[in-house]
Amino acid sequence: MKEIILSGIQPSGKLHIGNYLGSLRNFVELQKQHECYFFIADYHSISEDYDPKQKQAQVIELTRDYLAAGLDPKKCTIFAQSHLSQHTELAWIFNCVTPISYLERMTQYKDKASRQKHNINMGLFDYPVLQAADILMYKATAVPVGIDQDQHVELTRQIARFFNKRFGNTFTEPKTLHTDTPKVMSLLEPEKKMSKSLGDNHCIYIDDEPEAIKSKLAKAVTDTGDGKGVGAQNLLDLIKIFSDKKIHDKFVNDSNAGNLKYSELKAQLATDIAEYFADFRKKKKEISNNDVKKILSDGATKASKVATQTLDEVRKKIGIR
Ligand code: AQP
Repeated sequence: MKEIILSGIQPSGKLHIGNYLGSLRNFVELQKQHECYFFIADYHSISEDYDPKQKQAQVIELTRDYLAAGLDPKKCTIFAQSHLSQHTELAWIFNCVTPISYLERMTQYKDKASRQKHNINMGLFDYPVLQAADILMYKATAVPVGIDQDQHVELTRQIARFFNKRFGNTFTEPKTLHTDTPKVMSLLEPEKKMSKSLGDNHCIYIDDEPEAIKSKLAKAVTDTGDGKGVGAQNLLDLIKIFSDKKIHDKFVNDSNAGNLKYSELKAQLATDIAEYFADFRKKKKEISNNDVKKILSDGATKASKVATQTLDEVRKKIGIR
C-alpha cells in the first residue's frame, strides 16, 4: 500500500549516526515507493538556544546532508518548515484542542527544559503541537522517527482524534515507523541516546573524517560497571550495520566466548564507518548552496499546494472564513 510519509530533522548542528540510522537512512528507502515529504524543522530549532547568524547555514548544511545521503527531489518533496506559514497557523488551531496536561507529560520537554533552565520558553513546551501540524498537514499515514519521538507521534494521533471529534472527520491517525536501530547510544555515556547536546565526543557525525571517527571510537566506553554491557552492545549493534556479516559474527562469537578485544572491534568499526560514509562525504562537497536554494524553493511550492488545501478545509470546519 502506498503510504503518505512525513518526517523532519532540526537544523541545529551536525547529523550523527543516530539521526542517520534512526531516520535519514530510512527516508532514502521510503522515497522509492511512497509519497514522501521530508522537511527541515527550522521553526522547531529556534525553541532551543541558537545563534541567529548561524541558522541559514545550518538549514543549507542539513539540506546538503539530505541530498548527499540520497534524497532525490524528483522522488520526494524537500522543504523548509518556515517557508510555509501554514504549519504555524495549523499549530495555533491545534493549540485550541490540545489539553495543557497532555503537553506537561512530554518527556522530551522535561529533558530539554532541565538542560536549558535559563530559557524554558513556550515554543519548547508547544513543540509537539507544531510537530502534529507538520504531520497532519499532509495527512501523513506514517512517520519514520527514532524511539525518542514516539511520545510525540502518539500525541499527534490524540490531537487528530480531538480535532475530528469536535469538528468532524478530517485527519487520519499516522503510525510510527522505526528502523532496526531506533536508539543509537552515546559513545561516552552508553546508557543515554546519542545526542549532539551531550558533546562532540559522544557522537560520530556522518561527515566526520576517518581520523576523527577513529579517535572518538577509541575513547568509547564499553563497560559502564552495570553488568549489562550497554556500551559493548552498542558497538556490536553498529558493527552489525556497518561491517560485513562475517566480521560481525566473529566479534559476536568472541564476545560469547569472553575474549572480545575491544581495541580490535573499535579499529574495525572505525574503518568500516569511514568507508560507509566516504561516498556521502564526497557528494556533500559537490552540492552547492544554489542547488540547495532551488530545491527548497521548488519543494515549498509543491508542499504549499497540499498545505493550502488542508488549511482551507480546516478553517471551514472550525468556522473561520
Ligand atoms: N540516538 C538516536 N538514535 C536513533 N535515532 C535518533 N534520533 C535522534 N537521536 C537518535 C532521530 O533523529 C531524528 C532527528 O531528530 P531531531 O532533529 O529531533 O534531533 P534530536 O533528536 O534533537 O537530535 P539530538 O542529537 O538528540 O539533538 P539534541 O541533543 O540537540 O536534542 C528523529 O527522528 C530522532 O528520533
